[in-house]
Amino acid sequence: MAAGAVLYEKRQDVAVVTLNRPEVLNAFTPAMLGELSGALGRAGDEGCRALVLTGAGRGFSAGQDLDSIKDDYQRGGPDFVALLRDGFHPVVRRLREAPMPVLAAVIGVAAGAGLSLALACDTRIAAENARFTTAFTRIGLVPDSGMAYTLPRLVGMARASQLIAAAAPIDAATALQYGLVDRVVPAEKLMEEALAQAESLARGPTRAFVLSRRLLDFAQEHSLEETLVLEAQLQAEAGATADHRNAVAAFLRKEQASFEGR
Ligand code: LHQ
Repeated sequence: MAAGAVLYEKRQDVAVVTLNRPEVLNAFTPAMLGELSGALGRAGDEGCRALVLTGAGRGFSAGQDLDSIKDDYQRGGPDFVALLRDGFHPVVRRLREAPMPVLAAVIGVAAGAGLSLALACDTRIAAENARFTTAFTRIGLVPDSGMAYTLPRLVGMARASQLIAAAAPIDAATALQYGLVDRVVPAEKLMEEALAQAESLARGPTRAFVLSRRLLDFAQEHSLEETLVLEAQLQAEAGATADHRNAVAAFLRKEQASFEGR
C-alpha cells in the first residue's frame, strides 16, 4: 500500500481527514482503515473541535476493497469477522465516540461500508453529484460497519429495509428527501461549505455536542426512565463546563456567548 491512503490536515480547530485511494474510489484495505483510525485519534489528541471526513477524487468511498480480498476466496473465503472486528469496527467506534462533531462531506459515490462510515458521522453534507448505495446485498452480504444501527434511525425502518434490499443507487436529492444527508450543495462548493459548517461547529460548545450525541444514542436503546437518569448525569457534566458558565453569564449581560470547548 502506498503511504498516505488517508490524509490528515489540521486547519486551526478543524481536522480534515481525506480518504485517498481515488483510483479505486477510496475502497478500504485493512491498512487504510488503520490509517483512518489513527487520523481520527490524532484529531482528538490535537484538540480539534470539529472534523470533516471526505474522499479524494470522484468518490467518497466504495466500501471494502474487493480486489484486495479476492485471493482469500481461493482459500475458503475472507475472514469476515477479523476484517470487521479489526478494521471497520474500530473506525465506527472512533466516529461515534469522537470528542468533537464529525461531518461527512460526500462527493460522488458512497457505497457499502463507505456509506456506513458516512452514516456514523454526526452530520452529512453532499455534493449534487453524490450517489448512495447500500451495495451489500448486491454481493450477497448483510449491511455492516454499523449500517443496521444508523440507517433505520436516520430514514425509518421501512425505507432502510427497502434501501438494503434493493441496493440501487439513490441520488443526492433523494438522499436529502429521505434524511440520509442534511444538505446538498454544488460539487465545486462542497469543501468550502463543509469547512464553513465545521468552523462554525468548532466555535461551539464542543463538550455539549459530544455529550448530546451520547445521550441521543443512549435514548435509542433505553427507556424514558433510564434516559432521564443519564440526562441528569450528563447535564451535570455539561453544566460544570466553562462554556456553560460563560454562556449563561453572557446571556445575562445580553451579550453573544463565545465557546472555548472546555
Ligand atoms: C473498486 C471498488 C471496490 C475495489 C470500485 N473494491 N475496487 C466488509 C468486510 C468484508 C468483506 C466485504 O465487505 C465489507 C464491507 C463492504 O463494503 S461490502 C461492499 C463492497 N463494495 C461494493 O460492493 C461496491 C463495488 N463497487 C461498485 O459497485 C461500483 O464501483 C460503484 C457503484 C461504487 C461505482 O461505480 P462507477 O462509478 O461506475 O465506478 P467503477 O465501477 O468504474 O469504479 C472505478 C474503479 O474503482 C474501478 O477500477 P478500474 O481499474 O476499472 O478503473 C473499480 O474496479 C474500482 N472499484 N469499487 N469496492
